[in-house]
Amino acid sequence: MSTLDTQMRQIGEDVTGVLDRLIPPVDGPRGRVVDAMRYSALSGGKRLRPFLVLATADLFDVPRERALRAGAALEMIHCYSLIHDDLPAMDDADLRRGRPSVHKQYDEATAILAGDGLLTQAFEVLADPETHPDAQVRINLVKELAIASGTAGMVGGQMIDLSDERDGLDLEGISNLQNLKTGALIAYGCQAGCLLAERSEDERKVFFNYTADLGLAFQIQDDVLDVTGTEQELGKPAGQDEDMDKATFVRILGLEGAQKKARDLSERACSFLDAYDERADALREIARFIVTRSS
Ligand code: GRG
Repeated sequence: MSTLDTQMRQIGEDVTGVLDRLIPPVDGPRGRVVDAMRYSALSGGKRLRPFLVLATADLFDVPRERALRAGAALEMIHCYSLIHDDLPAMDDADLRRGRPSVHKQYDEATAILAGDGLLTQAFEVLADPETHPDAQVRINLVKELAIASGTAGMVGGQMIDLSDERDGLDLEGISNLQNLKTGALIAYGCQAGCLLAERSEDERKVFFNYTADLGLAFQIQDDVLDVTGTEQELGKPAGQDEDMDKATFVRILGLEGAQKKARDLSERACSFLDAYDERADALREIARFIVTRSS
């Protein structure tokens, strides 16, 4: 197993452990929504976003438990977004991570509440002194996550994705949509690591540049996999973009053009890390993984 595989597996296990502790099952009528939150948050996934928090925090010797809590909060937001995205009013998807999506396993109302529960709890986790003893650091973590998740980030990107203008977008328009919809949370991964380590604005910018390219490369590979992947690999039906006649990077650039663009972006992302020694290798390797992954 490669070093990256080992690190991804370890971070995945550790984040799942923290999420398991943060979202304990409860008895009584509230139990159903908590079960649905656990069904989503403990169901695996690549844990890419927590990986970025941990790998960045590690560069600056942030205590691991703090980084894991910030990574778990970020994963809560990601899971909420997947639950709501799968609802009939949005993507109407029956499968997620190879299992029935939350509204299929439970029901729509429970899925909406489970997403709301995860969204809300993420901020509770960041606001807790266990995440960082300095209140100003906690405020920064909360504020940046709110910006990345809200209308200037993920929610705004999702709105563009659902709008009538979506299908006519050109390369710049699609890039903007995806920077907001998926890029903002990916960027927050490294920003959270920097914020926990109280790094300067200038240094945070280096990581912002890295994740700007990384996030776009991730989304291009997602479009590529929609064409080249299988349902088994993806844990959801393949070919959905084509079926919905969506403007995607593959449609605009062609399959090979999109693959090349993703590789170029991944390489350029790594170039922003040149000032860091081999302790940034995890960030370099994840950038390469993102454009070669099959799920
Ligand atoms: C509902 C406000 C709201 C937003 C939804 C992120 C999002 C916005 C929707 C997800 C739709 C989607 C599948 C987009 C493609 C890129 C993406 C986010 C894929 C899933 O992320 P991975 O591959 O998933 O990191 P895992 O399962 O590995 O965690």
